[in-house]
Amino acid sequence: MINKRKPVAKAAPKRAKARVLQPLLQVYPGTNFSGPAKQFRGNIGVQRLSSVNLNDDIESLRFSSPTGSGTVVLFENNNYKGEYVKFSTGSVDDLADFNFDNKASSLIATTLTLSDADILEIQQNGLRPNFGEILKIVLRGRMRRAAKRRSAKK
Ligand SMILES: [Ca+2]
Repeated sequence: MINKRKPVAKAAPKRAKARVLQPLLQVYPGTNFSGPAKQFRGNIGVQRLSSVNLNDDIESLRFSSPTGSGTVVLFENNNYKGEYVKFSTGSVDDLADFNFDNKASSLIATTLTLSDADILEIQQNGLRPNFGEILKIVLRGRMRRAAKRRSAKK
């Protein structure tokens, strides 16, 4: 006999938890990860490390990202200005190796892989406390540069 009843709807599948792809940056005032660590989680920009008592006071760092890739950029001055050094995931036991010990005054940490052109874009626009806005600047810059490349080919 044909069963005409509609199959009973199964319980709604459990919503997959939104994957939160947050990098984790730990910075230390001493070499070899010594001194009280400060943690920064998420895609972030810290315009003034003085706001967390770390101005010119970072000597080592650890950076991990759930995607396995990402970028940390340390800037010499507030507001992402001045010289900078960038790192991918991993650890740096002594920033003196990069001539950047006790020098950083602002920083960015993100799961994005930032190119020097992206960082230049941030430096020129700067002054954004909110990472979403930094992201927009980076993506807008990438599109503009891509358009320029396309028109150069014509
Ligand atoms: Ca500085």
